[in-house]
Amino acid sequence: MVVATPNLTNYDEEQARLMEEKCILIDENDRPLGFESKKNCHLMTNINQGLLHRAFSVFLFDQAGRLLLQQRSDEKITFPDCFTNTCCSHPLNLHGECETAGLKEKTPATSAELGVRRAAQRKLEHELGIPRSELPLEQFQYLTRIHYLAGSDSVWGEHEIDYILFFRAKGPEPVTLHVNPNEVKSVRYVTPAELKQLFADAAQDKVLVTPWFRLICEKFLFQWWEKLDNLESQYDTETIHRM
Ligand code: DMA
Ligand code: MN
Repeated sequence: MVVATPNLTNYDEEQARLMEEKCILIDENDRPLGFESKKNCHLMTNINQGLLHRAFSVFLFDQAGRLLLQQRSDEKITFPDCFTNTCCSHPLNLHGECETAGLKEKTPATSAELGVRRAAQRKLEHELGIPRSELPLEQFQYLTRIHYLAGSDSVWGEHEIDYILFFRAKGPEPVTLHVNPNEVKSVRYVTPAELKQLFADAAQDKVLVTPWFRLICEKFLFQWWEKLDNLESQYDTETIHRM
């Protein structure tokens, strides 16, 4: 199914190297089918033939309930310069069974969750420099999954089932941040009103936002945000929302 791919010499060297990562291919019910390179998973030629992979999106909140946004670096091959939620990426086949937990089991929605939490911890450290010690796996709250497809340009795009994870920082100090400039251009904490203003700015083409962040905000984020202290009531771990 996977077709010949363009070369990556015109892109940032580090981001091109990361395209060799092995993502988890899945069917429409999130059942694992095998592995495929990040590069092949994100080429529209393959996506248009149905190639689908597993992903996660973290929404990290400070003690005051503000959401940490990131602006993607200009080096990113997909969706450069866009504002988005705290951190997104993919569970990979790179740490033995670590991020592929549940791959052989019959209930991927519950068992794959562990692999996704581990991947979230790994990427929050890689992109934002948050030490793993500040990111206990059990502190991530798994809300639901969304299935979406979106183009970045004529060549690259996303087609994922995306696990939505919330993380609420505890204790008096904000999480430690050491931003990786190859991944992230800027970060800021926002209130709901400030995020609504960001979308108003995006509507006037003053800033860019990622399509998955827009979808999640339009359908879910603000109602979840109101219930940050009682998020368990919002869990819907069985459903895959088609968006
Ligand atoms: C991919 O994010 C995952 C989602 C939910 C869009 P990404 O492009 O930031 O992945 P990575 O950081 O691995 O390049
Ligand atoms: Mn992806």
